[in-house]
Amino acid sequence: MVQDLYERVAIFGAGLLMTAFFLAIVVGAFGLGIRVPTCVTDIPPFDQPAVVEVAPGQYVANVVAQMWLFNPREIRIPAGSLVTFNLTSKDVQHGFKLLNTNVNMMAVPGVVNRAQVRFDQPGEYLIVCHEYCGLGHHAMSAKVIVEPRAAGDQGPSPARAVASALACWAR
Ligand SMILES: [Cu+2]
Repeated sequence: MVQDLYERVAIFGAGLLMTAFFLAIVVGAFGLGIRVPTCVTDIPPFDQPAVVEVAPGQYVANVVAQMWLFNPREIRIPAGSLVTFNLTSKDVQHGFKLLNTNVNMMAVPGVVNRAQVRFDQPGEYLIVCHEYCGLGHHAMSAKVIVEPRAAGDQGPSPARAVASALACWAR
């Protein structure tokens, strides 16, 4: 088989270029420690979704929605608490409707949505997915359990709660 000189030059050049690109990837990954962007749910705080008390009577709930559950499934707080929900999704788009409050958000992969609620009345507040997300969508729920305070425990004062809420939003 006879190859034209220009054809051989082109093949050699293409091989050289591919080798250079491959070496650039290897040097970037192992030599310079460059990492490609990852999923929001693979990094803190969403790698371990939880409810954290950040100040007296003030909580942050980092919630991850995925097929077909919310993590954490149960959020337990005392009455009078101010809760900031940070919400994202691990897979597809989900809904996050917190019944008997005005919280109505979407859980979107790669995005963090935030809402804040003060729970004054003890009881159970159901969280439902209201965006169709597949076979188990109808069973996708979680709940906020607001426990009554002990007699004489007034909880955080409203003025202090507002101040800490403003500080939280400013962050
Ligand atoms: Cu759903």
